[in-house]
Amino acid sequence: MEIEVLLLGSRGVGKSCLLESKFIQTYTPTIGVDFIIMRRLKSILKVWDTTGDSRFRSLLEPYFKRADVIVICFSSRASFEKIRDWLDLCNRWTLKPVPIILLATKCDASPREVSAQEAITEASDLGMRYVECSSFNDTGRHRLWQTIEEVHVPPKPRVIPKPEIRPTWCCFQ
Ligand SMILES: Nc1nc2c(ncn2[C@@H]2O[C@H](COP(=O)(O)OP(=O)(O)O)[C@@H](O)[C@H]2O)c(=O)[nH]1
Ligand SMILES: [Mg+2]
Repeated sequence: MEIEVLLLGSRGVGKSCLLESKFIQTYTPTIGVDFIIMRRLKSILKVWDTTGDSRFRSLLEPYFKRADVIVICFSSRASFEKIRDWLDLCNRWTLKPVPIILLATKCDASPREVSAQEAITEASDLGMRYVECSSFNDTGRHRLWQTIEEVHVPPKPRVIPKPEIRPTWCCFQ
């Protein structure tokens, strides 16, 4: 099963770090869109890691159209307040109902700018699953990949109609 995943969220929330095997301290902004393939036991996750820079927003439209699952990431209060803007884009640009996960990143931070309780309430108000993680201490990422597999709705197999079989007997035999 192949799942196309679109990672969204403001600049610097930690989207690209999620996809690294080792934590990277220095910040290298993503230009446009990066792509990564993750082979898992049950699935192949094809992850589009996008820039949070609003100057490149229109560039992202085709990736919404092909996404099977969308992950909206936040860490700071400012990025939390952008969640509904990302949702508006999902409503505008997706072509089918796409499950959306709200991901709280950098959960190692103390104190957190947005409490887990507030984020869980927001996710439930907006009809999203909620996951939290930290790339710094490597927690929650496995849960995220699992949740993506759980919420993904596999496409219905196309049913090819059987050709009508007419009897070929002959009445003289
Ligand atoms: N403390 C902490 N810092 C993180 C975490 N994930 C990413 N960062 C830092 O946040 C900055 C931005 O990360 P990046 O993944 O490039 O953000 P992106 O713009 O959303 O792709 C980098 O300096 C990372 O080291 C995390 O889980 N905990
Ligand atoms: Mg990035």
